Amino acid sequence: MGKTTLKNVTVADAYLSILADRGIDYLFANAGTDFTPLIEALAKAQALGTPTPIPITCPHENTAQHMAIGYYLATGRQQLTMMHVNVGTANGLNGLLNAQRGGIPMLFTAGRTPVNEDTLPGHRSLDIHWTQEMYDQAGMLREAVKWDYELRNSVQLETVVDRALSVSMSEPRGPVYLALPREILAQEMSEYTYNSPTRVQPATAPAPDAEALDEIAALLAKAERPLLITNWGGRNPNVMALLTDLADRFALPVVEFRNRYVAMPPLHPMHAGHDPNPYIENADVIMIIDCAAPWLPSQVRPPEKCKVIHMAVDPMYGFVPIRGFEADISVSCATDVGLSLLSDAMESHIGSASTQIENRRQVQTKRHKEQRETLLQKLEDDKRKSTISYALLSHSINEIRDADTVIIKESSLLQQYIETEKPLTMINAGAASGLGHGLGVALGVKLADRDRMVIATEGDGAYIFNNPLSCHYVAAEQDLPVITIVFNNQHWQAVDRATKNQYPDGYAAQSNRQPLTHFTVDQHYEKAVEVAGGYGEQVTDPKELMSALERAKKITMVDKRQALLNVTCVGV
Ligand SMILES: Cc1ncc(C[n+]2csc(CCOP(=O)(O)OP(=O)(O)O)c2C)c(N)n1
Repeated sequence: MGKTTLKNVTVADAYLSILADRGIDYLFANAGTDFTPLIEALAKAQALGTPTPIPITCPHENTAQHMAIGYYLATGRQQLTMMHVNVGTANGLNGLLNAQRGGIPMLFTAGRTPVNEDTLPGHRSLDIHWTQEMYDQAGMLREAVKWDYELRNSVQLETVVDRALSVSMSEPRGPVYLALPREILAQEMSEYTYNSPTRVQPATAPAPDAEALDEIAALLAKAERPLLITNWGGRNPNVMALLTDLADRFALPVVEFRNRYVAMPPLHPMHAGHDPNPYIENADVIMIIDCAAPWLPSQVRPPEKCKVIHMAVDPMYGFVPIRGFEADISVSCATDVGLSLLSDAMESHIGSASTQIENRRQVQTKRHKEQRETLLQKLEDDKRKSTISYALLSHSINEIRDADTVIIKESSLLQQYIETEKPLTMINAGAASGLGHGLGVALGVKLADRDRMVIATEGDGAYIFNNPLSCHYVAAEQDLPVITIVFNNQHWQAVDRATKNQYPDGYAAQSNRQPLTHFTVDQHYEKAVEVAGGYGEQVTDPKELMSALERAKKITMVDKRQALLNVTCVGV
């Protein structure tokens, strides 16, 4: 096994060197006075040309967290974030929750205020080093990480880094937290040796139990009205091909319910749309893949005799305290591994089920055709309106994309109009529904592949949650020209609608402008991008929409300048 030896280094130097060796490409950071040994180490590495994760200055922690998420989704490589002690950790929590609920690995770190008042290099030097100290800094986020630790000394450095990185990348993947005290980072070592490459690899993806899988295969093969439901199946880049093949060969309708990724191209006849209710009412076998909430029990329940199957790396969804969905069979496995083996297992059941399979195919193909016709009819109706509808805006975005374009969804974009055909080209990484994710994720995806067109679609409310000036700054500084499209409906429609649903005859439903859900000032978001040298344009007229989108495409992809369209639109 290889070893790397460093001479006359600080713990900070060695820490960065190990991280680079372990394949961490970037450090997305928002610095404070706890960072001093790391800043010194980065400057030293730059001067000497030694490898470290590349530092990216993020003016807000939310940008840092979501760039790490976007970069991981585009590459499969976990990244490093660092925040300023307790306060920076607090600002990063929204992104941390999105990462944890979304199964995104990352090494989330923060400094720890110095504890020595006047001794040891790195000791306290400012009043805040007393006022920022906490009894348990990780306490505020322990529920959102798989592992947390505070670096205690230089000797354990390699063990700590490898433990953090291997725990986060083992299934179920998720973020880990490491606090780094300033005095320890500043400690000097005449020599430091670590293993290269690491001897601590993450666990391999788990495979399903063969007996359970055969039982599932038999149930699905002979079912008359089977249904597959997924939410984040499409997060795994291998799933789309495997799920499409399975659904196609065995005529299994797939509903993507409240999905954050696309697991199956929507134009495929076995794609059953996004509403599971009409299917669930009559289903005899339902398989739920990567989905914590497959339907709303207050709206629909499967028939008593329907068999309910769950497939996920943790089909108990341990992060959810209460969850009562039926579970006749649950298999734990990485979804791509499970789907591939299920496909094999189903082969032996095809013979006895060929009639059911053909019937299913006919019924679902007809339903799919009808669903698509309804969507197109809605679009045609909307084209005649004088305002821009969500359907028209979504369809128009589809018109400027190519198969590799990545569309980030933090808006009312109607994904039915986006003809997705490749994995991870439609992303909604707000798994905890923590608004403020879209722009950072878009930047992370663009950083991973600068040739791709990346379109961030944002509700006007969501856009503000992103700390847009921070994101537009990073886009400019790092040359990451993305297109931002603000779906500007001047209110928080989701909150407005939820109130009306709960109180259909209430005062809020009668009022023209529910309290706390409307923006009454006409905000010119197109000006915000100009602060960082970007191009901004307001669009109100449907006739101007396509030319504005084409312009934004040219400005980002040819002129390499970020662009923002502030599109006034009206909800469905
Ligand atoms: C960090 C955070 N704060 C608050 C919310 C609650 N919330 C859910 S939807 C929403 C409004 C979103 O408004 P907008 O992006 O304009 O989209 P619209 O609902 O109008 O389509 C809010 C505030 C949240 N999800 N996340």
